[in-house]
Amino acid sequence: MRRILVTGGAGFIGSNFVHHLVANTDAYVTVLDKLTYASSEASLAGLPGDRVKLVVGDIADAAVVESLVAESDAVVHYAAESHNDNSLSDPAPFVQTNIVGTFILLEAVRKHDVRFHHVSTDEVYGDLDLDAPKRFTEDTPYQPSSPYSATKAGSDHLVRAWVRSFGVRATISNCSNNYGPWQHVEKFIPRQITEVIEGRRPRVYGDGLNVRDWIHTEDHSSAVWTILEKGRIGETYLIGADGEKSNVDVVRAILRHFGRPEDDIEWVTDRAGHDRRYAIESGKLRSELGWEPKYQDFDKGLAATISWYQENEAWWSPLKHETEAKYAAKGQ
Ligand code: NAD
Ligand code: TDX
Repeated sequence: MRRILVTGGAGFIGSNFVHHLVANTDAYVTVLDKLTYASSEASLAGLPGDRVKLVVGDIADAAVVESLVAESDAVVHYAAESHNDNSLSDPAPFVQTNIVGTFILLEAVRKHDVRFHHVSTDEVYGDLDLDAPKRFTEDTPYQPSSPYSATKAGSDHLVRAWVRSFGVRATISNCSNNYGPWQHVEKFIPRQITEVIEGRRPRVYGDGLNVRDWIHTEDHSSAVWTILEKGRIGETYLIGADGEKSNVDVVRAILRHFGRPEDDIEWVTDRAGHDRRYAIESGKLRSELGWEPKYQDFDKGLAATISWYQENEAWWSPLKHETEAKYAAKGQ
């Protein structure tokens, strides 16, 4: 697998994977990215030009996709509309990119018999009660709540059908919430860090007791590479690092880091259909493929992420105003 096509490779998680490939493998990487508002070419700066090439294009454009897939040994598919709140305001691009775009990619890998890895989310399983003893496993029934998670669920179903009906050589991973550098300021952790840096209060939805299962994006990348190399065709692997935290606990940790009072919080309108809790049981990936996360100290990972946002204000500051204007219009 020397020639790897990474869709969405200029986004938060995809760009981390491109860095991971360059640092840990001898692969040649082509990034196919539409460069939407969520992307950042800067996240790919400094990578060797003879190993990494960026093609600006749409995964729903069959001609572009086919020509790139034809010259690849594997496709790792990250490109998506990724933000739940945006999917509630305007679901159309989510259906187009997440479902139609995945369909176009599947048709191309079918035609050229190219290995495919589909990057998905734990949100396809819906949510868990706060006090439920169980976590999501590969056998949990699909029950997506938002337009975003419904389109990711739809794309997962397409991949399984293309494996079974057409023999496409694909694997799927469903990962929990990622954090780390280069995440857009619309998302929870970067939004709260940058609110505090700009002297405002963090903004928490509802009662703040919703739980997310945090994983560092570098651990997500190492897991995807492990699955691409060693995963069994047709299988799904859940990726998680035992990082369950309530939203209010994450915000208190950020406030503590900045020496601000822990109750200095702005409680804002809840998200419609807001999932209560996500939690991943990643035993299959660990026991079958031998993967382990490296970033298990969340406080340390959060501190490094806060430092990164402090040092990279020039990157996020131009994105911040427009993002906050959209939230303000919704009372969030
Ligand atoms: P992101 O929004 O930061 O990046 C998405 C990238 O895809 C951007 O660079 C964007 O320009 C590109 N893109 C969007 N539409 C495109 C199109 N039609 N054609 C080509 N490129 C297009 O997203 P992210 O947080 O990095 O998530 C990446 C993937 O990982 C997504 O598939 C998401 O569902 C999945 N995932 C994310 C998380 C998380 O916590 N963020 C967790 C689990 C799974
Ligand atoms: O300002 C906020 N205040 C707040 O309380 C924001 C932006 C979010 N929240 C809450 C909502 C969620 O309970 O924080 C939690 C995390 O929110 P997001 O960062 O929007 O993530 P989430 O909706 O959990 O989805 C993320 O993880 C799964 C990614 O955005 C998805 O792409 C991924 O599939």
